[in-house]
Amino acid sequence: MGSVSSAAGPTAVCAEAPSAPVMAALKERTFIAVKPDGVQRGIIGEIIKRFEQKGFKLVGMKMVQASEDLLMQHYIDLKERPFFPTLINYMSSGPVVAMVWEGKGAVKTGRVMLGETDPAKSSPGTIRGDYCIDVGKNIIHGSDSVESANKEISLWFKDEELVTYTSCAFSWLY
Ligand code: DAT
Ligand code: MG
Repeated sequence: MGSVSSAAGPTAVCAEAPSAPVMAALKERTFIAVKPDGVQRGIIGEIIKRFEQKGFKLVGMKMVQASEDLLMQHYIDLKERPFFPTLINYMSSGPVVAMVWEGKGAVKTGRVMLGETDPAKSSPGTIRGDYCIDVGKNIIHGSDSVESANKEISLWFKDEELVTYTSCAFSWLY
């Protein structure tokens, strides 16, 4: 009794609203997809949990049976690589969970959370380090730059599939 607390966030210690460039940096978006093996092996929830608990904000999510055409566009930079046909076949072998996560450094931090492309080279504690073994079954995709994130997000999502909202955690994160 007598003490006052607020659920709205630490406004008393963070009185000034962030400037427009600072706000823009806090809205960086990355495209994350749980690949067909991650879906089949029941790792969707664990992946979502890690991004949620890190503090990133989920702004879009859907389950998709991706067409070969979509996957070929998504992996267009790899089309000359010998594993390209196998990669397209693997990625179209079942549904994927496509997501857009938002927050400061979402692209770079997202990549750190994924681990290396080859799970064998991924540190324990990373998603690929903890949940998979083979480069051809590495359970998750994450954009490698802000530019490719923007391309991938517009490839996989329509504008109206992405939502705008303020997370109640915002002022406890930044
Ligand atoms: P990442 O998914 O880490 O961004 P990437 O863009 O170089 O890696 O390759 C896309 C996917 O292609 C990768 O997640 C798994 C597959 N891949 C990459 N290199 C491979 C290889 N040497 N053999 C088989 N599959 C490979
Ligand atoms: Mg890549």
